[in-house]
Amino acid sequence: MDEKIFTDIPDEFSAEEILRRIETKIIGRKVLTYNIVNSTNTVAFSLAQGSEPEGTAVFAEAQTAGRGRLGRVWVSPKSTAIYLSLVLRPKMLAEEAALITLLAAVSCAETIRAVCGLKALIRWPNDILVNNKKVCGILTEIEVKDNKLEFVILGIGINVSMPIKKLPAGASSLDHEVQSAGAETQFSRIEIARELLRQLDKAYLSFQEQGSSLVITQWRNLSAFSGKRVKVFLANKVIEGQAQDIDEQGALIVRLDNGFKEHLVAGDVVKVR
Ligand code: BT5
Repeated sequence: MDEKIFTDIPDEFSAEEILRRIETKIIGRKVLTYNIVNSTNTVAFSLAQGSEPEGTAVFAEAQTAGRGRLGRVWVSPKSTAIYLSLVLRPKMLAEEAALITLLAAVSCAETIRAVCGLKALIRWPNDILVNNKKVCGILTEIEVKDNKLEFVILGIGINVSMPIKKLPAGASSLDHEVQSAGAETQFSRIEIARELLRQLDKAYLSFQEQGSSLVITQWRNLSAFSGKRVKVFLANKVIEGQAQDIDEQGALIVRLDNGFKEHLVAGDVVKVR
């Protein structure tokens, strides 16, 4: 009897369901769904080290070792979020891989806006915020051989119905954000996943055909930082200034108080009040 509780998750991921009525060209050409994995990025990475073609999407209901950048943990409880990793084989230099994070950030923010009607913004480089709380994170990992970019694994986590008591401070879920505004809505993970694959496909095709200019323009319009004062924690120093823009490789341009400009390719940005 209790079995039903475990098998009857209303919008459990199944490849058929995710692929229903989406006509993407590259992203999600093949969809694999798992119940529990250590990390969808690890699964996708192993597949890509074989001969997995570009576009394969790996979804899981839960992760036992979900990860963020720099060895940080990504909280990944069961059936309350999207955990997705994509195998990509873009023709670009390894130094340009940050553009894939930007592209994904734009696609995630557009997906949340389209499906949930929430005003999602991007916090450089890889966070999506709703009401200033993190609802989505992106982890881009690459494999380089003989100085050549072999593949990119694009990992995306979106908190859909996760109770916020499971989340670290400053994080939230999409359901929580609409419910705290008084609505009773519960979003469908499948619907969000489908729209996300569509958005990523559109963005990736445009990027391959026309380069990064469109994604950079879209990114600028969705940035939580443009024109704001920021404090940046780098490995060996802390700098302050005004976030101005991103450059054509996806680096954040901060104008320091002494007039110099820094192009940041790594580091954490914290908004100053
Ligand atoms: C990220 O790292 O934001 C990248 C997260 C990528 C997760 C996806 S899920 C599918 C795929 N498989 C994986 O194993 N990973 C990818 P970072 O910028 O380093 O942020 C990590 C920080 O976010 C943590 O230190 C916490 O403070 C916070 N955090 C942890 N879990 C969270 C969650 N579920 N929602 C919001 N914030 C979270």
